[in-house]
Amino acid sequence: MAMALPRIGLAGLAVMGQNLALNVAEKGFPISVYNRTAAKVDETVARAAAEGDLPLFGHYTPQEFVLSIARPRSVVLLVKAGAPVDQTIAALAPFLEPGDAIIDGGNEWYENTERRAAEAAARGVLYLGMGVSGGEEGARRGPSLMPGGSLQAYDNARDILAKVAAQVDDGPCVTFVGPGGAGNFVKMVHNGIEYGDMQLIAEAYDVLRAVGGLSNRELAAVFADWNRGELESFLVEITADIFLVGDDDGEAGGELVDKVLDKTGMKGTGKWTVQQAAELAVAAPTIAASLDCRFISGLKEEREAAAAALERAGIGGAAQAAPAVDKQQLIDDVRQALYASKICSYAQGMNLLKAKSEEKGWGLDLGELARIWKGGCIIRARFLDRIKRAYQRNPRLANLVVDPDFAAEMANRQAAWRRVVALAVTAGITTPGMAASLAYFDTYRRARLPANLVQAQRDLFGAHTYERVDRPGAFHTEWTKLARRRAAAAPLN
Ligand code: 2AM
Repeated sequence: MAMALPRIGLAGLAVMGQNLALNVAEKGFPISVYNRTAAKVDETVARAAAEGDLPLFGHYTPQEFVLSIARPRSVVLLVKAGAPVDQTIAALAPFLEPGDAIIDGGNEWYENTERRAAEAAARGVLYLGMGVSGGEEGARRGPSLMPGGSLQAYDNARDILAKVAAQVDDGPCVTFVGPGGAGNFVKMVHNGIEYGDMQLIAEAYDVLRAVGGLSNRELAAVFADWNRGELESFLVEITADIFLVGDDDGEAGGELVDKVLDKTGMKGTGKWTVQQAAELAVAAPTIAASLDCRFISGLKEEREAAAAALERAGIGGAAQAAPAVDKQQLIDDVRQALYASKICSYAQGMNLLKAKSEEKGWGLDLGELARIWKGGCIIRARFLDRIKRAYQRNPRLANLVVDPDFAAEMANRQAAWRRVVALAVTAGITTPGMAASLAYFDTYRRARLPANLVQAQRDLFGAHTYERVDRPGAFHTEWTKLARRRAAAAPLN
């Protein structure tokens, strides 16, 4: 039987590329694959045979690879972001023809995608920057896909992407995100939100362990229980599993989590998110706190020295003044604090997307983005459905926390949330993410802030002028002169 030529190819067969290619083949779409180093082509072909004789075809030169695909071609790239993408495109470009499409599935900086799309367009080649989330397992079983760029390129591969993506109750976890680098940008913010989620979970763990005295087994039970309620999510689920794993190599046994060095790595998307938030003047304190914590976590030796130096100065270890707490009450409070903090973190991420969409004219549909994050990706969670519905109710929602449903949830949880943050502050346990979320909430919901005083200071020393609450216009006052005159007329003491 003559097999039709594949419509799609994939270049870059590291972990993500191999698994995504196998996923495509398993969904019934023949696929050509290529990798700079031949061994990975052989490896992928062997896996395709072993995992059910999947229609996957290995190629060893860029020419042979491109020509094996039927026009119009969809060529997915999963190579390291940055220069390797340019080099791979340069290798394939001589064989691509007008109407073909390049789909970069890496964690690429969105402006690189926009530059490459313009270069490709000059040759009639279409371009998509496609965020792919879900790690190894997601790529193989069904990731969340965030393609942006050429709508024609998306339409060419639409049926394939819809089958390859994770499937949830309201459809496949893929949508055409928007033009230009929108797909990469959305993936970047997804990762920033992911940083926030992970930090908030780590803080919940820290409070329960250091103040509540919970054992790893108790923590496993608590997180498993939370995963059956409003916090149901991939990250809460895997956290419960982590606490259960024993340390087989250790001398004294115990759980492996206690032997993992407290240093968090990173690859840059969280940093980009915070940089973009600053560029767009969007407050993202929870995501920024999670990034700062990764930075400080890297200073392990400095922290150990600081702990010793400050202990000598009389500042005891963590949980120094932890008041006695009721364990059940603490667990329940921390669950609520985690949920409320998470809502604020998502509000920040969504508002960053909204600001960028307005700046670039991308027309991002925030409810639809929440929908495609419901499955496949690392931040997949039950409550993303609530976010989707909030934006469906009001596409122009100023902030998630003022959606009537979320506002009610915040109101129900704020007492527990404040108790947890206050307890942590008293005990000297850091909850930077929860505290940042709470400060964000309290700052945002106050109709009047002390910003009047800051503006008065600016006018005093820099004649920056100020506005008044009671009449329009820009005003300047000789604050110092007037203050001296008043003080002379009526001394303060
Ligand atoms: P390799 O197996 O030949 O190293 C992740 O590193 C993936 O990106 C791998 O498939 C790797 O190919 C590929 N990659 C990294 N740099 C590359 C480059 N400059 N050109 C082509 N592929 C590259």
